[in-house]
Amino acid sequence: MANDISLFLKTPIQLSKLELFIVDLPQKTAFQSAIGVRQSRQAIIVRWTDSDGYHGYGECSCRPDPFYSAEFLEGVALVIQQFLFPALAQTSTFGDIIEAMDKIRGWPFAKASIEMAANDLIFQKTGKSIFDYWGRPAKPKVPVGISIGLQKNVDQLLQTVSDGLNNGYRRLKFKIHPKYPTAQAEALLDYKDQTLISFDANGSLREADFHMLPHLTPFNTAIEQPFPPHRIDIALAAKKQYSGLKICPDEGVKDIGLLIQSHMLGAVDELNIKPGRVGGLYKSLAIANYCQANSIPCWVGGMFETSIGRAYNIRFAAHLDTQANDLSPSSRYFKHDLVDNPITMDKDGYTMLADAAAIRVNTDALDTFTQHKIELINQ
Ligand code: OSB
Ligand code: MG
Repeated sequence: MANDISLFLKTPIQLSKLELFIVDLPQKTAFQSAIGVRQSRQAIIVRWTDSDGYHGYGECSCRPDPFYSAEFLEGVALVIQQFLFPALAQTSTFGDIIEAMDKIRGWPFAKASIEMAANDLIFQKTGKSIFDYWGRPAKPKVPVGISIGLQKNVDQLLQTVSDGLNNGYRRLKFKIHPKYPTAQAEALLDYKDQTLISFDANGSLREADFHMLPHLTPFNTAIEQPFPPHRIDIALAAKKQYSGLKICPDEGVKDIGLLIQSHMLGAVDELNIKPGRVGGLYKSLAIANYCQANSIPCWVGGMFETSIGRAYNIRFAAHLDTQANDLSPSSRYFKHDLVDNPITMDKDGYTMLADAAAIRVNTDALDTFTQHKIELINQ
C-alpha cells in the first residue's frame, strides 16, 4: 500500500462528458426529524466519462431544500453547470480537480459528488483509489448503526428498538427536537447497557431547552449537533452547566477549519464525518487524520444515500476505528436502488467492504428514476 496521498493527487484524469441525473426515489416509509418529514429521496447522480469511454459515478446527497445546510439540489445543479464544470475543463490530474474546486467557496456536497465520480473513474481504470494511498489499513467489514426518526409514542419507540436490535444494528440513534417527550428517553434507559444509544437534534435546541439535557446525558454517548451550526457559545454554556454532556458535531463542521476552531474552543468530543458535507473524500481523509492526531473519536454519517453514495461511505468507514457508522442498507429506505448488487448488512450489524467496492450501477434503474438529465460536454 502506498502511503502518500500526494502521489494520488498526481494521477492523470481526463474529462470528456459530465452528466447529471436528477433522480427521485420513492421511500418505503416517511422519515421525520427536527428538519422535517421526508417521503422520497431526491439526489443528483454524477457520471464522469473520459475519452477512453470509462465512467465514474458520484452522488450528491444534500437535501432538495436548505434545511440541513444552505446547499440544496437545484442550486447544486446550477453551481456545477455555471462554475464547477467550466473549472474542470482546465484540469488534467486528480489534484488539479481539488485545486480548481477550492477556488469556489462553499458548495461541499456539489464538489464531493464530482470528486467521487473522478475517484471512481480512476478506480475503474487502474484498480486503485484514494483510499489505497491513505496508508491506513482497511477492515474487511464495517459496523453499522441506524438513525431512527421521531416516534409518536413510547409504544412505537419500543417497537423501533426491538426491530433495530433484531436486525443486529450496533447503535440506535434517535432523532430529537425541542418538544421531544423526555418519557421516550426514560423508556430507552432500560436498553442502554445492551446497545449504544445516542441522540441527534439536528441543531434544533437552544438555551431554553437545556432542561432536556439531564435526560440525555445518562446514556454516556455524545449528542449529535444539539445546537445550531455556529452556536459554539451555546454548546460551551451547556457543557459548563452539564458536565456529562458530550457533543458530536454534524452540520456545524463543514470543513477542517471549523473543526479545528470548535475543537480548540472545547466544543468537540466526537465527530460525525459525512464526505458530502465536508466537500469530498480528500477533505474527509484530512479531517480523519486531524481526529486521529487529537484523539477525537470519529465515524461516518449518512444522508440517506442510494447504494452509490453508500458504497463510498462504507469504503471510507472501513479505515476508521469506531463502534458504529450511520450506514444502514439503502433497502431500509428505498423500494428500488440504482445498483445491481445493493449493499446488505449481516445479522450482526456488519457490512462487507468487498461488497461496497464492487457495486455496479444499473443504468436502466438510473434512467427509470431520472426526472431530468443535464449533459455537459467538454469541447
Ligand atoms: O443528521 O445525520 C443526520 C439524513 C439526512 C440529513 C441529516 C441526517 C441524516 C441521517 C441519515 O441521520 C442517516 C442515514 O443515512 O442512514
Ligand atoms: Mg446528524
